[in-house]
Amino acid sequence: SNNTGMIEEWLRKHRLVYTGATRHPFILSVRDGSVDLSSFKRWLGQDYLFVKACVPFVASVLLKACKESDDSSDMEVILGGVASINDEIAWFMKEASKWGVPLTSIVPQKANLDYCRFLESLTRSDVEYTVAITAFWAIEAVYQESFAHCLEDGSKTPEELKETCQRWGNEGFSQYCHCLRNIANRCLQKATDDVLSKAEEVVLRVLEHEVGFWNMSRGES
Ligand code: HMH
Repeated sequence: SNNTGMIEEWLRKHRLVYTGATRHPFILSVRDGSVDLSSFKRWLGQDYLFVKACVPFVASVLLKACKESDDSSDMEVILGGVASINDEIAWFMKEASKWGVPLTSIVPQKANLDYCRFLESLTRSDVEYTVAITAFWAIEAVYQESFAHCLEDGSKTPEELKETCQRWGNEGFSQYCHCLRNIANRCLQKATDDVLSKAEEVVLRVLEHEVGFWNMSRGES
């Protein structure tokens, strides 16, 4: 719908960084079927902890939308995000038991702790709504683009991993990410140069953290 927004401009400008996060070797290994199941299980356990740590962040974005947004439909989209996190947590518990991953004994790895600390810093009240919603879009978009890639024609994703890919690769999640992108673009259009540069920096940091997260899943940190 909007191909001339700030987000699209940044995606062009930082294409390689974005591709590094959305076409990571871990994701490519899921897509070509060569994925090591111990890596998948490591990712599953770590992401369960990450998603739980996302709750206060998403709640803070919701709070900022209530206070700072001039469009009441933002709240519906973000509430949809809260609902989707709720579903994700339940799904992780089911999936973990299916794979024999004991969720109560998972130790968060450094990349995960770093990412969670970064999210926590974004919950502060002096972080603008525009910056926070842009970060939220980036976080969700990386998973959407990554897992959708594993479901495209020609992918050889193992049958037992398809449900995971569907979780973030489905059409509804794609629509939701588009809504977040539209909200971010609308906010960015009205933002000061100072807020714009903070938001761009936050996108780059999200992408870096996402790469670190995938690396951790491969047991590299
Ligand atoms: C690390 N990034 C990470 N985990 C997730 N579940 C998402 C993004 C999408 O919610």
